[in-house]
Amino acid sequence: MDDTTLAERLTGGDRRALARAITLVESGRADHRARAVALLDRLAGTGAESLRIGLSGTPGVGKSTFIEAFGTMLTGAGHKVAVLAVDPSSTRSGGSILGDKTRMERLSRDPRAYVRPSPSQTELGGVARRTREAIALCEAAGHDIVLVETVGVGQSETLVAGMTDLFVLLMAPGGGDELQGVKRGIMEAADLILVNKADGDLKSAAVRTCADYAGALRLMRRRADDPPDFPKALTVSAADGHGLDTAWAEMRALADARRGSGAFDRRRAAQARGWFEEAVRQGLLARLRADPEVARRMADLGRAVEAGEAAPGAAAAEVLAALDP
Ligand SMILES: Nc1nc2c(ncn2[C@@H]2O[C@H](COP(=O)(O)OP(=O)(O)OP(=O)(O)O)[C@@H](O)[C@H]2O)c(=O)[nH]1
Ligand SMILES: [Mg+2]
Repeated sequence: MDDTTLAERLTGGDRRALARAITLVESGRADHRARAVALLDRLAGTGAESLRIGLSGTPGVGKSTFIEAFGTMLTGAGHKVAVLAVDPSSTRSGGSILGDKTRMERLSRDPRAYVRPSPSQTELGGVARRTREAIALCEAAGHDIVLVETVGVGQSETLVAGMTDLFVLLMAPGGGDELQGVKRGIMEAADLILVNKADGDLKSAAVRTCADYAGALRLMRRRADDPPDFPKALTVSAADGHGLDTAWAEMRALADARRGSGAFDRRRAAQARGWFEEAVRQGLLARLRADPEVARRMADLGRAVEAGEAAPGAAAAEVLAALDP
């Protein structure tokens, strides 16, 4: 299939074309990269007006179960849902990706949904670019809700919050210790905290935990443009579906408020600009490293800077001089 056909099928909503296009942007090969860039450029501005939702939570909190239930609820309401995963930890085994697919079995088979297992990547920067490009492809294919999942281990939350419109943190029922364990930065990035597993024996613990988080959120600085009751905490059960409709209503309310105030577009614009600048940075680095002599000199200068034998600014200037005609 040539890339014109690929683009046509993709915008027509063909899921296999979407999968192929995402494989293309994930590829590290130079010829694939060039094709991916051209494809993304061709597709720019096409497709669905979307809501990008970041979802994070520690292993076992119920992300996959939540996405299965929440995604199915959304497709049932007529949305087209895409699920992407950002997984910077190369430790994740193929087995757990398989586990994910079985836990999202219904959604994976849903014709209105597209679930993409996370590529195994080690470098966070590469993951970020690939995920942003996959988001664009899903939107071009008509998906109006894009869920970006990440396991809550630190850096990856900031990254996901930086490529989405809303950031949702899934938490487990637990005592005060749990609250202590949440990194402040992650709490600050959250628009909505969902305390999952509010069912059966865990229900009362979930309600208490939710009240703790609500209290903690009140002490944090809220974003100036947001309605005064955000960020907020709710209880949900991914297993029995309790609270999923309320969670969705809250997400929509916040997104609508941000659209109304202009904050939604400002955030997207700032993100787009950031990605452009990052692409320029990466492109410059790639050009420098393409010359083996320059690459070697860079490595040497890096060590010299580490050892305190060269000043970072002067060392950088020497490397950049290689770009001069
Ligand atoms: N009681 C209860 N159990 C749940 C709920 N949601 C998930 N679980 C259970 O919690 C376990 C972990 O759920 P997953 O959905 O795999 O969690 P995850 O966050 O995707 O885990 P990782 O992919 O390993 O990061 C499973 O045994 C689920 O059945 C819930 O709402 N209530
Ligand atoms: Mg999972």
